[in-house]
Amino acid sequence: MTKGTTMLRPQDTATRETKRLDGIWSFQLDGDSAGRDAGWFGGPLPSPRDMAVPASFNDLTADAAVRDYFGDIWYQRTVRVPRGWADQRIVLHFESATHRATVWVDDHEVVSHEGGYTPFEADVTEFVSPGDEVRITALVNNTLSFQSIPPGVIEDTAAGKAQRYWHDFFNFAGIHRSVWLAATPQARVEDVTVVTGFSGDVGSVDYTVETADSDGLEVRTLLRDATGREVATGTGATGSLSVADVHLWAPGHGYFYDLEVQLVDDTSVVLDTYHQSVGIRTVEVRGTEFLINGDPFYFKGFGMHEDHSTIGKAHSPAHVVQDFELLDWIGANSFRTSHYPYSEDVLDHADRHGIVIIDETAAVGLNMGLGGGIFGGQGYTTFSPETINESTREVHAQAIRELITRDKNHPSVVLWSIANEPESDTEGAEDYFRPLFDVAREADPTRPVGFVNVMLAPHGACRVSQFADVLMLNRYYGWYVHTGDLASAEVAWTEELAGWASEGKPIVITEYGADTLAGNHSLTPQPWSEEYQVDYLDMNHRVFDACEAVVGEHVWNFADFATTSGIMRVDGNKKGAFTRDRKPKAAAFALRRRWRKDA
Ligand code: GCB
Repeated sequence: MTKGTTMLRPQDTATRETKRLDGIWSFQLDGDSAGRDAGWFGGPLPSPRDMAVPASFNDLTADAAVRDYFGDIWYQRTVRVPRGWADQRIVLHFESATHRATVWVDDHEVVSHEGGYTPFEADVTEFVSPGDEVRITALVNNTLSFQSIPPGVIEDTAAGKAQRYWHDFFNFAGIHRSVWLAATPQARVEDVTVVTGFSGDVGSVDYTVETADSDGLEVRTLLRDATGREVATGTGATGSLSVADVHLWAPGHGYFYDLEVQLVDDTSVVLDTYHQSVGIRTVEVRGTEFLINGDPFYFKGFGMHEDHSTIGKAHSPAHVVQDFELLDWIGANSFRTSHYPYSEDVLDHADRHGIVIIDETAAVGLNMGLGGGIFGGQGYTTFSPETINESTREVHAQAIRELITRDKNHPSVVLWSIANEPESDTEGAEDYFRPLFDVAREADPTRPVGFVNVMLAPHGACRVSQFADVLMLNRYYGWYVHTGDLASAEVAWTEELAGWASEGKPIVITEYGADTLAGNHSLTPQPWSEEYQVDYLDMNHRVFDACEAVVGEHVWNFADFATTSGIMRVDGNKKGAFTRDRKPKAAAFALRRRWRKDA
């Protein structure tokens, strides 16, 4: 029942209406997985507590057993269907549920979805009556296995079963983004894809529209500029609109056209209408250059996380506004959605502010050579029939398709990252990844594709980089290796980078960073001090500036963030330029001096 290929985000238009279902839901953990057989969806949950949506559930109670819980989790609420929605097609839409969910409307199971960071929906028209209340029940599950993306494993310990995983951020879970009821006409626009270009001062918007229940109806498109002036029109499900005196979308300049897609009958009555924002821009890799609108682009910014105290991985407009203000303050022009697809609102915000995005799937931790930080063997073979196998690859392929389906029309997205730091120096890795690059290129022939390479597979050893258009490297010279010895780190890093540069592809340094406890100072270069973080970044910048093929630097991380506990982490990962509550460390000012020529 998994959907995930075509799905438009709910929208209010002249023919469509939405109702957001955020707020307090009933909530119950179900450690024995008894609720499904007992039919908990058939009535009020047996002993519920309150839970906020959107939010990670983990930090909202005072109970350690809740924080570390894994297994079945029930969410429920009732909602009155708007009385004006008679004769409409009514859809129940989840922007995400981490890491999987099955949903009922009253007693009817309507949809199941695997993957914690992409949307899913069900047509519930036949199960609801406008004006009446319905009960919505979601059985969410946050268990990670070798067949989930990201992967994990449940192990027996003296204290019982424990969830283990190989990514360095806390396994926050729950309903992290908005839930919607949405009404559309039966005859409707189902999907819109735009591909943009320009030649001289004439822009082009090639569009493809999918429709449903549309026999005898015609697709019309109208393109308006930011002032609302109509600049081009088209008819038919596919077409190319030409835009005179084009105003391009560009880094730092989030200019939009509005593409209105209409479904009209033979008397020109508009039966459905959908609005797609369009930023006209091009992306191209040429030699070692990364070009946006034909101009060389240098990525300045961060790997980030959706991570805040209290709400965990939930989307919060206030926090997004603050984070983007800080990106602007520091002079960042880009970030990577490390290590999962972020909320669609974040991408909209990036589009509007001209921030460039490397968009990543949730495939993180496919590497048994890594621990909760960077080192530590895990006692498993990464790719094998019992561990990460063909079924995992199917789930991974679907995650790539769903990411691209969701984000294909965002001008801010310029590069797909199909995995972070997987094992990539073995034959198993090469076999696993080769077809996944094809999946990404088939889903989007217009953007470059890459994956993020780990230090354990240095130049010469990596067998997956051959498939990538752009080399993305995470390196911790001066932190995990040559700790405290920046001089040796600089020599080793320069040497390795020269090897990668010989590949003739652009290189983005997608991670470099040093844990730093805000307020910890040192006269001499001591790891964990604010001064060492600044020196560490300076050393890295000397290495990058000396290498022509480097087209970007993303510091790890924008802000401190929550992780599992362990000897490598003190109250989380402290590599932020900002603290978890967004206070600047000395490094933030140093980065601002480098990135903002005007500051
Ligand atoms: C990495 C990972 C990132 C970690 C980081 C670290 O290579 O990609 O998820 O948080 O290192 O700080 O160890």
